Amino acid sequence: MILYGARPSPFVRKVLVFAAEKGLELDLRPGGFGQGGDAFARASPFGKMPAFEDGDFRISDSTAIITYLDTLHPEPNLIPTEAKARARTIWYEEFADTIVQATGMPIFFNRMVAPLLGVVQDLAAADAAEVKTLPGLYDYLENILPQSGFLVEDRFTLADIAVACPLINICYCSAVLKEGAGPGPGLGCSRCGSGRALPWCWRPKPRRSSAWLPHELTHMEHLS
Ligand SMILES: N[C@@H](CCC(=O)N[C@@H](CS)C(=O)NCC(=O)O)C(=O)O
Repeated sequence: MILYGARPSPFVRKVLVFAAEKGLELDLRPGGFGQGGDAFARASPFGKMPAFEDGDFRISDSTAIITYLDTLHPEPNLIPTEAKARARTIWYEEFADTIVQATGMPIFFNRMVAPLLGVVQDLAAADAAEVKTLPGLYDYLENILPQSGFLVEDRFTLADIAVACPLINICYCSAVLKEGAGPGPGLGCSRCGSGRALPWCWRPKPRRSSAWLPHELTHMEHLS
């Protein structure tokens, strides 16, 4: 199974982590931002990463890819089957994909990606997202995060993967949490501090997917 994209994309990372937790190996190949050629274009009609290929089956969009993988490989369960927990999991994925990512994208893109691509940085847009919108997202998460540290069913699910993925990108290039301007201690990845955190960012026993967690910035070179 081939996944087209680049690891710094939260959507690509979400699929890689989900697959790794299922014990599945995906062959990650360049795709998007001018890379990937015809094979990528066939799988992603609008040029967005990630795209996916399994034999003659091609699909794009992280949620669609995850749905495919989960249907073929239901265990270990990462998308709860109980109605309310399942709905909440889908909500957190949607929240991550549309709300967290919409805030994180101008921060991450303008501070980190634009220089690599040789594109003009809009640092004012990054600053505005960080100051005006980001604290509200951290407030929301800090308030709803159960004591277990897991978003749904007090266990590791797609909800945790989905929400953590765009937060990682923000943590790379936002000092809000470090400076204490956020809602409270520690929500976010281990780079950002202590306290409550989305669990797989800090859990002492590495998960199967830990190989995909970008602890250092070196992987950014894959974008250039
Ligand atoms: N809803 C899509 C979003 C994919 C997406 O927006 N990917 C970005 C990279 S993070 C992209 O490919 N942007 C390039 C473009 O829009 O041309 C998903 O979940 O996969």
